Amino acid sequence: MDRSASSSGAPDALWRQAADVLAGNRAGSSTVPSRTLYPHQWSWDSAFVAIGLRHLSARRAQRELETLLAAQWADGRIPHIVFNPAVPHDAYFPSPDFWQSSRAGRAAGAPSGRETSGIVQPPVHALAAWLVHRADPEESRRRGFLARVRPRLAAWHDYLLTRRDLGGGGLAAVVHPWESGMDNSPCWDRALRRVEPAPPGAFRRADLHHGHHADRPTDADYGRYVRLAADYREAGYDDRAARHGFAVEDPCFNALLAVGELALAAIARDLGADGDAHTARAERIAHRLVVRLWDADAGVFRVRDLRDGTLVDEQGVGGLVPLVVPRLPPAVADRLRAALHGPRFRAPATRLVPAYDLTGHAFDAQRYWRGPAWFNTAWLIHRGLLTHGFHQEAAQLRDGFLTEAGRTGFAEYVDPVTGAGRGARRFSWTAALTLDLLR
Ligand code: 9YW
Repeated sequence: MDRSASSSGAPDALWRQAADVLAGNRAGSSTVPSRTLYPHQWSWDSAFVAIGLRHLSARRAQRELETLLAAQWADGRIPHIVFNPAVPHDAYFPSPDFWQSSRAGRAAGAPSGRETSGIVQPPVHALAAWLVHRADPEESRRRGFLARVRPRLAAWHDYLLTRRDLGGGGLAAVVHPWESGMDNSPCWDRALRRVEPAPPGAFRRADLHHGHHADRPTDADYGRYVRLAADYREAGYDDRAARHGFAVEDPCFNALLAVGELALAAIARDLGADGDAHTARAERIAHRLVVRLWDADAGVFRVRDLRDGTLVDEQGVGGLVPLVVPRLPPAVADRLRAALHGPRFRAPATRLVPAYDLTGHAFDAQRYWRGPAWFNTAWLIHRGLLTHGFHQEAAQLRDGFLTEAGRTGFAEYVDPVTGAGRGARRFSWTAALTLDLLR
């Protein structure tokens, strides 16, 4: 095991601390993102957790993904939250009483035995499953891991590429800012302005009991989040019946779908099946990403607002994440690399990548996805830099990641200007991805 390259000066200590965070956040067969803020199982968090956990226990990493996939809906969607029935309903908002998955989601095939949310999160799961398998192929084969998860992962991607191709352009749309995983990014502001917020008295936030006001989305944001989710619920979470008040094509989400299709191709081949259909789908998504979301003038990917068909005039970290797609045209990869060095995304205090343009009008160094640097996006961009052979930048980003993760006690996010840790501490994906980068 090579942990010698960590810049923290104490890689073994960092390893032990990260492992301790994951042990502390374990809840049965899955892991909560944070003991305080997020006491249930979150979809893309679990995928990142599995990617780190595989270095501690391949079996536990498999169970992490299997537990999430067990809550999959019959239409193929993987819900963004799987609720722990032992946690009181007022510990997190929106709670199961709000989503009402087992009642309202019946038409879409929500499971009857578990309470879940009705929306989704970025599809990192197939990549996670493949990486988990590779960590210990023998244990994986013994448990029949790939054979069991493959049909579920394929159904998940099918859902996204059929029911969610709302723009008809071969990409999946997200219908709620929470689905992007980057809740209050300024990239959603314009589309959200069309949404009538739910009145403040109609809901009670739980996040402010544990998080600072200045670090969290505003009440006005929450009013709109509640309205969109309630409208979707009232339509039975049926994408054919729902009139989505918000529908956008997000480059990060679709880049992960392309990478996930490549992982499904590898999974199919490992099981002795033909992976070509998945490879072809990955190529098609990568091509559609460039056709529909690449902005050659700006040199970054942008979000497409499906209500008016325009590209949103904001630059977020999601526009750089497509670097993780291997089949990207080399000229596009070069421009993304240049953007990482430019004034909008180069954060000297942390060497991480801010969630939003440092020079943008809506930049806020503390507030969640409106400026802070996050560790999961840094990990994805690190993977992208390696994929395209940009080894020096990858090494720098890895160094920045490990330094900040250790210094901040595995913070949820970091102020990119001052380097101060923000949000929750002992955050699971920060710890898990630390393990992965140390390995
Ligand atoms: C919330 C759990 C989730 C992440 C999202 C992040 C946040 C939930 O926390 O959303 O209450 O706002 O934006 O990416 O999965 O860590």
